[in-house]
Amino acid sequence: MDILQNFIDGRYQDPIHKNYLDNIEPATGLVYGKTPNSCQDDVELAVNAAQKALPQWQAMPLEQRADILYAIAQGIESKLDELALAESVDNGKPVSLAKAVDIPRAASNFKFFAHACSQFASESHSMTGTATNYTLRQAIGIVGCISPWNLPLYLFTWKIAPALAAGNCVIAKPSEVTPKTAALLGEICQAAGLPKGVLNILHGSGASVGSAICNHKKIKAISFTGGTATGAAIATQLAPQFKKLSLELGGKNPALVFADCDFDDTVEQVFRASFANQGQICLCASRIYIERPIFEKFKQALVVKAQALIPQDPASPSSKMGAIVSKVHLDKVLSYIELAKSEGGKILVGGAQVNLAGRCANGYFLQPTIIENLPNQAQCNQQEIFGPVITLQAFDNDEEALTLANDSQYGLAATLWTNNLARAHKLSEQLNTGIVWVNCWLLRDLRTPFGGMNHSGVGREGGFEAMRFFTESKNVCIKY
Ligand code: TXE
Repeated sequence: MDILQNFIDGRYQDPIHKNYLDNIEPATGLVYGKTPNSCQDDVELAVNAAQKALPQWQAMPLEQRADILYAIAQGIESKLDELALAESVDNGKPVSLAKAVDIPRAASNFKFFAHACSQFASESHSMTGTATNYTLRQAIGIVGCISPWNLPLYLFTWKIAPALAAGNCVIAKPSEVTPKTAALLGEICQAAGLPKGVLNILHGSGASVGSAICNHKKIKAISFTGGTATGAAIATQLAPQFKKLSLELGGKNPALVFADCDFDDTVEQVFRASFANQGQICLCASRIYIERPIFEKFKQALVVKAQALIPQDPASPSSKMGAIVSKVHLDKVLSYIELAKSEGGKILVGGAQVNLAGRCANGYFLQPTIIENLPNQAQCNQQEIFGPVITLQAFDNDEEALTLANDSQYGLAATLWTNNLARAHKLSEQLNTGIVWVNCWLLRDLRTPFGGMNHSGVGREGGFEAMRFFTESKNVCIKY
């Protein structure tokens, strides 16, 4: 039985009250470990450690800080196989996907922000002959980073790296559903020479330790990625505390496929955007709008690919689709498929749980599912399902496509598939999302602002947006 510990003050420690949660492997449905269910007392321990570490960390020369972050990146890369397997076991994603995407990106996150240490600058404003102003961008102090289960180490490090690069000490909490790689990050940071207390990793449920992190008066900023409902609860909790808050929430992302697209390439990419990571990425496409002249042909091409995508044991090197992250989430996604049927949807392919043989007989596997014939206002077109489920609708012109795409409470990421340059620029301006990909998906430059609007969140991560979030700006005006 794999019993995890918190990582506080540079060492692994049991939760003070010895409370634990079961850690279940989605591929088998079996408990394979125990995760600390930490609470306020554990947060207190972590904050004290961070408080002690803060002066030395903030005073450290930038080059030295950067060297440590680069060393963490190298530590992650050196443990690629171990981390990828751990991620796959915890999340249910194919180990090949963790190896190709999740773990390399975790290393890239640290490399990118190690470099940002020395690139992040601030402005000055001259009032010629009278005064000069200069802006200081100083570390906030102790910050909280709370991350979800879909891209565990990828999103955990996407918050921790800039927070550290900006000179903060961090209290970080991974999802209790996928704690393993976060636990392994502790020893990697220790080996890289990160001073003790600079990064503290706490495990447990949102209601206990998550809430305690948000409430602690010495934790001055919270960076959160997770569900919209949880984001709203955290925002309500934090409002009277006047803490900085970054919310990366859910999405219900439209794909607009025009008749002039590169057909075969677009089928491949829209299919990947729909079902990668079992559809459990906030950036996944879930509402596919197809221009009517190619609707039937494009629909059939997607259906054929979905029929060929068979969920397999994620530990198998050939697995292209793994398990859904938990029984609770599997039931949530299945409930939406039932809802779609009651709303008049037609299941073109999939729609059912898959029972594999052998060790995965009790795992959480679901067929990739494609639904048509649902109106845009159907709940399955308005609510985030966050699984391998997409809906198809036809449109006749650009205005109709835009109206359908923008008819959503979310606003995270749209994809646009066309070779018409004017259309691409015009619709990109008009789409109500924080991200627009044209003839591509998940092509990422870490310098770019990352995030969404409306129910998809508040604020942006990435590049200097992240460095600014994790610092306080101060204007100094000197009269002469
Ligand atoms: O996320 P939660 P869950 C969506 C997806 C999913 C839904 C819920 O639709 O079905 O969110 O997923 C911590 N104070 N996304 O339950 O609850 C929690 O412990 C402080 C989209 O996994 O939002 C975990 O570490 N922390 C998302 C983290 O918040 C709290 C990716 C996320 O948990 C807390 C994942 C509280 N009150 C799910 N309650 C994306 N945008 O990528 C929970 N937490």
